[in-house]
Amino acid sequence: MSKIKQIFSREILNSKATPTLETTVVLSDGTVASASCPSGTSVGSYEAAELRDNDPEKFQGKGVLKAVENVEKIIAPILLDKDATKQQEIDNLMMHADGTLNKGKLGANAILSVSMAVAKAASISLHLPLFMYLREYIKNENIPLKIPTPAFNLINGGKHANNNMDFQEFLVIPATSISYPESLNLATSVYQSIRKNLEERNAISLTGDEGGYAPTFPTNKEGLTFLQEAIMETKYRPNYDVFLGLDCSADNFYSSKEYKLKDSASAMSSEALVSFYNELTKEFHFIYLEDPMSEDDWEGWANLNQKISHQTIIVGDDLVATNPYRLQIALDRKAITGIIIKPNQIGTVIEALAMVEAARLANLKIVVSHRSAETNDDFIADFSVAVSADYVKFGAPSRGERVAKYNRLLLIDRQLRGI
Ligand code: 2PG
Ligand code: MG
Repeated sequence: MSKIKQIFSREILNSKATPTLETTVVLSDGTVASASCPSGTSVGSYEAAELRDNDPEKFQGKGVLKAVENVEKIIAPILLDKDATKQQEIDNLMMHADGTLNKGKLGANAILSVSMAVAKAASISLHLPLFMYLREYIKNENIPLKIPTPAFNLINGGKHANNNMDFQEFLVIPATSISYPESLNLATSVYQSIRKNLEERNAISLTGDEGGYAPTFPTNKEGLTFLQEAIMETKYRPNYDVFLGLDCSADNFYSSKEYKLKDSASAMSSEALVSFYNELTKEFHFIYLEDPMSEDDWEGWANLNQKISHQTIIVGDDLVATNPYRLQIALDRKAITGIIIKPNQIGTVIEALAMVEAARLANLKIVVSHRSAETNDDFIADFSVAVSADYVKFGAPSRGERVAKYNRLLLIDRQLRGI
């Protein structure tokens, strides 16, 4: 049995110049493992709460020293001498010590950093790759181990870029028949083609938070046309080898029960937006639409789902926020056919795994996702394989914190193929 002997934590920076925690767990057999937490920019209201210091003198109030202290002074003594391979018990103890519904007392960032570090330490101690270790916690013997299909975010907008695009992520998704290494070739081909086309137009070719380009277009639709043209200049065939999708992150263009998009002179009602998505889906053959409606516009979600879910997956991110109560409502309301799983929206590894199981029972497509503010931690890559996710979203194939995850999947792909 590998007992937890020591837990310490420190404040480090994430990819958006904001602090986060890196927590290290030491086991009785000498194993040492560390994990760090990501953070969102377009954060759903139903997510677990990060604990921040609110000291305006330091990191614009975003420091995490209180969370660090909670790890070392409150969580560490509780977990001392506990068996690291009992993830359920470890996570339960932390949830109990926090005692709130949103982990606001100790901080979801504090709790998750420990939860992930313990899982990593246990896997090392048992000489198992992390994805194999995590897989033991999920009852999915019949689902084959595979690398999920990546949805590459090649054009950034919304809160992730300082351009004028309302939609947050313009996603390029390889056909599931394309091997994972080949899908990286596809993504980088389209990525370079976008850059070339922007440069030829003397347009801005700077990038956004997730490494995708952040150009300016008069409308979102023109952004989609531009992306389609960039794909057509590669050897990959649109709607055969490669498909388009969107993370609209609709809360960012929703207010007073209306949606304001560049594509229309006046604000759109929920119904008008559903018709607009219907038209766009016919034209661009989306296979993936994430957060197309606001997180509280349940009628809009149900309406959209009824109209276009035969053509595209309708994915809830901010809508569900990896939260079992929100999932139940989304199922009752027939709002979604897919779900985003982000461990930091719920705050423990065990709860994130349980969400996958609940979603799979409801026949939802599973999409495991990073956050816009990341570290080089690649836990999420192993997690996605462990749960046999259908898709992953790790951003563009660019920037260290994004490629850390894609490169980890490359290694797992080789292991799965016995190379
Ligand atoms: C999303 C995520 C990740 P954020 O909306 O899916 O891409 O963004 O981390 O800012 O919530
Ligand atoms: Mg999203």
